[in-house]
Amino acid sequence: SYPALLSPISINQLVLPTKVMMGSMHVGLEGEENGLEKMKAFYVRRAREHVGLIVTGGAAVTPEGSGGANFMSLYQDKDIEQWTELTEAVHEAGGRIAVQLFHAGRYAYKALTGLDPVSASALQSSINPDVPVELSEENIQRTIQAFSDAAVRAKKSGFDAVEIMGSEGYLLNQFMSPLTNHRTDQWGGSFENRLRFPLTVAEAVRRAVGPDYPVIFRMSGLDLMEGSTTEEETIIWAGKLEEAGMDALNIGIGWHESRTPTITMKVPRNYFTPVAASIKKRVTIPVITSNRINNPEDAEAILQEDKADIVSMARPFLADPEIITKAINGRPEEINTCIACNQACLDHVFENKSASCMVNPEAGRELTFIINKAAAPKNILIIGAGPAGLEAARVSALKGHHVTLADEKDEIGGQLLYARTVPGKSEFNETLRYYSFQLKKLGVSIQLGTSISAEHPLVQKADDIILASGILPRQPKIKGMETHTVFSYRDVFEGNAELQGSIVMIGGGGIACDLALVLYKKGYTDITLLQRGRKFAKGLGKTTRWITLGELRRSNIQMIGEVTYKEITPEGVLILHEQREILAKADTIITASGQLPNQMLASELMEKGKRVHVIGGAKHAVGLDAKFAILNGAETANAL
Ligand code: MDE
Ligand code: SF4
Repeated sequence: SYPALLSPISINQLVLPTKVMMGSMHVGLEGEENGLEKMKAFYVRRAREHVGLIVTGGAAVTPEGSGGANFMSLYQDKDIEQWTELTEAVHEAGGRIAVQLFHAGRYAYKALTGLDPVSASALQSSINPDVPVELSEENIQRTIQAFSDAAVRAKKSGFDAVEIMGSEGYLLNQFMSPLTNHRTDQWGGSFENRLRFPLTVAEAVRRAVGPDYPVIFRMSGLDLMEGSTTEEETIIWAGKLEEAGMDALNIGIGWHESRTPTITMKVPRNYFTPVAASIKKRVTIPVITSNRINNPEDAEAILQEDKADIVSMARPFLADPEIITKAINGRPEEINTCIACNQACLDHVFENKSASCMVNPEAGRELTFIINKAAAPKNILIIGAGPAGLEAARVSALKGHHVTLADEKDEIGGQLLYARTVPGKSEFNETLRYYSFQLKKLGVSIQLGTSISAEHPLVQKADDIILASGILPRQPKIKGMETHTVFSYRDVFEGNAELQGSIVMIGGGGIACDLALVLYKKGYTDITLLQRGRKFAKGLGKTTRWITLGELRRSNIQMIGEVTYKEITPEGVLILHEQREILAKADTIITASGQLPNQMLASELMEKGKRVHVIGGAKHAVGLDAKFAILNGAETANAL
């Protein structure tokens, strides 16, 4: 049971029935056709599920501070109309919703807003091609006014609270930090002067909405930027925010341009909660903690240990809108856990696509992806228990079909079984736990250690066959391959390769990079990655690729791109690189050079007169792209 998590708490006059906040996430539905309806459906789905308070994605208070056209805004009176529809829908569903007042400052992209970004000083960020314009005195006043006007519009729209975005390196943070604020007027210089802008914003918002309206301030607990705000300053700042009439402090972690990972899988769970805990000691108002908290047990422990008053989870509500309901009903093993991969959420946002979730393709598709019972139940055979097959089995069973899932291996998971062995990727175990539990509960017959041929009796019985047999590693053709022992990445992950000495890998994509890290951890220190292209780990998403590359560099793993393979010899791999012939010495050679779809069975099954649906890697061999596999499995099964 979760006595602390499931008991109420107040933020000013607002009573939250549970101590769970669904943290702010930009989902990007607002820019789509029928966007408001999609947003309503997205939030209503979650509002029904015992969330204490939902916070929306950032709503821009000025056009130049916006994330772009697909982002929420609150800088015009006409915004009130649509947000009123949204808040009414959430209230009808029994939920509470706050809006985040957002100004990106120098993180706003001119390409997306059409306007020059602004900041405390004209100092460019490392993650933005645009140099911001220094705000004039007049524009500072205008921006403060914009925050308070937006707060009034929020109140008029029926939002239950506002959250002022003052962390993650956005505008308010840019004024606070000596790194980004080089002003010499009253808005810069001393710590007190640097606080003036965010503090004035907080006071102006409080004045505009009156004393009884809940105002949360999201402050940076830790910038993770060398030479930025200090720990002592952060604690003083928290106290000043309380004095300024803020009702709760939500503790943000890390600027977006920080070189320290803050929310990916490789960040240990609950890692940053001590930051909130130290701020909590200084103030009496509720303190909210976030980042990599993905299950109710941990949330309960944080509250019991008095490290925070409210726990914010954001992506976990994409992965499973019912996370808290399942905890309440004593079914935590049924939770579809957010594994912090970012693949379908934050990576989408950076590609200007709306967010969904890798492990839950229904997220963000509440109006378009609806699982209905099939008119007549069928016998469905699914071949292959990788992510595509697992999700196809789950959805087929939900539709009421009789489902058999077969795999020649003794374990479900397919390539997820490899992924979970990569350092820092053990969260994949949660996805396996989820599917294993759900499929049992839904009565799917799981036949492991079962190799299916066209003659198999299960084939005979099936009305529809979903072929999710995955991929085969592609073997490159290089002269002299027979002179050296060459393993595929699969051989290595399966434990079927005897490795020794210096290792050369042919391939530098996501799988090769991950495998190199696995081998490094096992004690192999002489590893070289070779590839024809220039960009290593190309398939990885924007928000995680840089982390993997950093790890490779720190592990002294050599990466040589733009090579031409000349020959494999008993000594190693002879390559041409920058017009020079080089011998990459190898005791062991491993190939990780792409995949081919494993769909040999398809035509044989069709010859037997069966309806065959090829999905996942068997259809489109894209390596460890579980996102495609799961979505494809879900959609294919839902159409049957
Ligand atoms: P790139 O082309 O992959 O790399 C270029 C160089 O930059 C380095 N790099 C980084 N260094 C430090 N920290 C990073 N996060 C980072 N990303 C890349 C690379 O290593 C490379 O260096 P080199 O190898 O050449 O030396 O990347 P890019 O510069 O085009 O873009 C990078 C990103 C903007 C994608 C980026 O930095 C991203 O990875 N940041 C991740 C931040 C993060 O994970 N934050 C955690 C919380 S996320 C959150 O709270 C909400 C996010 C959604 C908001 S929407 C707000 C409203 O709701 C999105 C708006 C954010 C604007 C920045
Ligand atoms: Fe979590 Fe990955 Fe889903 Fe994003 S895509 S919500 S990080 S599991």
